[in-house]
Amino acid sequence: MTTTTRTLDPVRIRDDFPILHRQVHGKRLIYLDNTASTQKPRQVINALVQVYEEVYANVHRGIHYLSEAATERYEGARRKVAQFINARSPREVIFVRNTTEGINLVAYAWGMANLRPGDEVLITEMEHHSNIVPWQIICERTGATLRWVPVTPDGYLDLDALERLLTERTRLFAFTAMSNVVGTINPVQELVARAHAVGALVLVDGAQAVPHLPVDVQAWDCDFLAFSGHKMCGPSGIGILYGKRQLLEEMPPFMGGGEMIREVKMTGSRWNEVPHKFEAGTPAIAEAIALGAAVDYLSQLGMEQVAAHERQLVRYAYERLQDIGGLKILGPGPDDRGGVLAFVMESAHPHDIAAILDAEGIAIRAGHHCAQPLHDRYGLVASARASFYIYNTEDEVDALALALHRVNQVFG
Ligand code: 7TS
Repeated sequence: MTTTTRTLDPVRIRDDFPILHRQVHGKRLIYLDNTASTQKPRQVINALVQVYEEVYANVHRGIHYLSEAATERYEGARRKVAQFINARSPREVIFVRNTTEGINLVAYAWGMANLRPGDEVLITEMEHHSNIVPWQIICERTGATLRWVPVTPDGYLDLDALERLLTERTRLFAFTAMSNVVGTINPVQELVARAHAVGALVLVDGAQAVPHLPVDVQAWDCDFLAFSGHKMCGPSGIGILYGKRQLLEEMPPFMGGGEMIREVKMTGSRWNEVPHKFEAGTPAIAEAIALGAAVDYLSQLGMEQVAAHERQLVRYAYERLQDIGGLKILGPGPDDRGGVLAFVMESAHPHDIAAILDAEGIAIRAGHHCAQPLHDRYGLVASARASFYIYNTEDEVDALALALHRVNQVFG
């Protein structure tokens, strides 16, 4: 990763995103729902079109030219992703549908084979449902116990409690590198080291970290990392599970079918080598290749620059939102968080806030953001959430602040 003093030019970047030039309800679109999904640059859209127009065929099957060309592009995308997260080898990169599928793969393939009564799986109160529910299901099936690291009132993991919760019974610690609600950036490297010290494996939910921060799986030393293409300028329907090679080789398959086998006999089957053992059936070929284009796009911008741009926007948004009466931002101050701001207002319900903003062309999300336990922790049913990406500007933050003042006028 190059670390230059280059800063992002969001105005120029916006030219690459056709959808940002459309209007909504007769107003210019201000897209602040990037935590849910990001928009796509022309480079990624073109990659999808180009695959279907020029190199489309099924992969890993044909002797024919097109199948070989598609396979080369598909495996090329895997190499790009491996490099992007600094995996030791592309073999450690499995194409899945999204973060959710990546976590379920580990829960079912590793969890069902390794967890038994007396074992513990540790997660945190700030997890997205996709890093909660699979563990609830697998713990129920295996008799293992699910434990939770509490979140402090200001949105940090309670590291003192972690000390008590990580024991020799902990088989896996699964946590998010960055909260999709309070935006907290967790100290991944330290958490991994502490889990490894008691012999636990670590799964990092990278759904929010990988699109927004430089990520190095070797520096983190995590055992698994799951993330989604659609949150990092890539298409929907494609995501990644990274796993350390030895672990992946020891794990049984998740799904059975074509592609994941070496040999099938009526008496039984033998598995393909990793990563193919975990890629049953025809994969999302064009989407994987276009994810490679998204990785190229972000790499060209530089992930240090992406993170710096969002930090700047979040600081600015903090300032601008400060003087809106009755508005409370959830979570840590601007220095310890990514570009996501969840908030509540005394004057209006989050859904009403989102509706008023929508009428102004401003897209934010309202609800529990698939993090109900975290909202329960704060005694909330819902919050409103604005989240930023590479193409957002201070100008748009100004428009957000103005619209929130209007919410107070309407409901206040
Ligand atoms: N983990 C985190 C931290 C997330 O933010 C999300 C999606 C997921 C997992 C699941 O990702 P998926 O691609 O498998 O669906 N977060 C959100 C959100 O905050 N609003 O919509 C989706």
